[in-house]
Amino acid sequence: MKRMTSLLLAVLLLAAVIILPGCERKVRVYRFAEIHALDYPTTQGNIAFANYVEEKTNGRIKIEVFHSGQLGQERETIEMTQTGAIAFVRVATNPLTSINPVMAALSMPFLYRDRDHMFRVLDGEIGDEMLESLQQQNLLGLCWFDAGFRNFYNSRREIRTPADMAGLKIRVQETPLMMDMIRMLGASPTPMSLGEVYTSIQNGVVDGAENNWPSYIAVGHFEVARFFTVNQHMAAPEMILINTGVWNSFSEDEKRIVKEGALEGARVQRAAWIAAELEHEARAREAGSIIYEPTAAEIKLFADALAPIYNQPAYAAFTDLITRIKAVE
Ligand code: BDP
Repeated sequence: MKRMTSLLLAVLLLAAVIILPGCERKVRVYRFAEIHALDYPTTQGNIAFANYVEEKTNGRIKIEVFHSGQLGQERETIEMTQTGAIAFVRVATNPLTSINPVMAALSMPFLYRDRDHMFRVLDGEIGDEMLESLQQQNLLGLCWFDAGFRNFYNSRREIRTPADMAGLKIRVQETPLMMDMIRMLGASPTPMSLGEVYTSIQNGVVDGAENNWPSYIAVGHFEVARFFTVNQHMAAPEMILINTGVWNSFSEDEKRIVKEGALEGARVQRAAWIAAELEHEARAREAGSIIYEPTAAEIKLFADALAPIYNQPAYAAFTDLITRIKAVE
């Protein structure tokens, strides 16, 4: 009789858990792809996001951040997130232009007045529109990360003006925008993933590349390309993306928590980024990089050389969006 009572109680308890509305769903574990190392600001932002979501869902949603390119480089991890093989990926906007060209509008040369202007755009209605603009490709943006501004560096010579770039072979991200920009500056673009750049510079396949301070140091390019020009030709904002199938599997409450967690991750990443830029610039100077800071007149030479890109048909298509971006106070 006693055994029957215990069995009956166990069945009732199990039924209660399954039937009670809002009952605790089973633990779901998702993978998150990141190409940067554990201590890089984007990875810190990703982990802050994952920790927030796990805590607020009482462990029901666990997100495992695979840093240092464990799951692949950006292009393939974007594709894996589109298929659902990976649930989350952190990427720069440029690699996304191959699946949604409008993303290039956010990385046009000399587009933003400064970082504050960039984030008033990204944290406003334009940024929201862009986060939502990839859903046809099974991707939904959750938040914007800071990737600062990008600068040229190379192994051959000091670049002071566009004329100094003539004939240089420059690695670019795999997007037509970057290839068009490098050609307009009189250099020759070579698209490849970030993971291939170090050896390509080392072996002379390319002479240099362009990136922000943290990446220049974090992926070791300062060791093979000592000439660094702080010309800040563009910003390439970055974002956390989720597979839309995973997103749609969440309850409304879980979606709220995931969105809140993404904003917490962005808060952590942006704070870490400011510190990382200062730290990595100092490390570049200590390591002996030959750093040239162009005058305002020389920066204008870069801006003037790249201005015609706005009229090229592929980018003239974004004129209205670019006008809206520039109009943001
Ligand atoms: C870095 C970005 C990374 C890009 C890389 C690149 O953080 O997402 O893959 O630039 O140039 O700044 O490919």
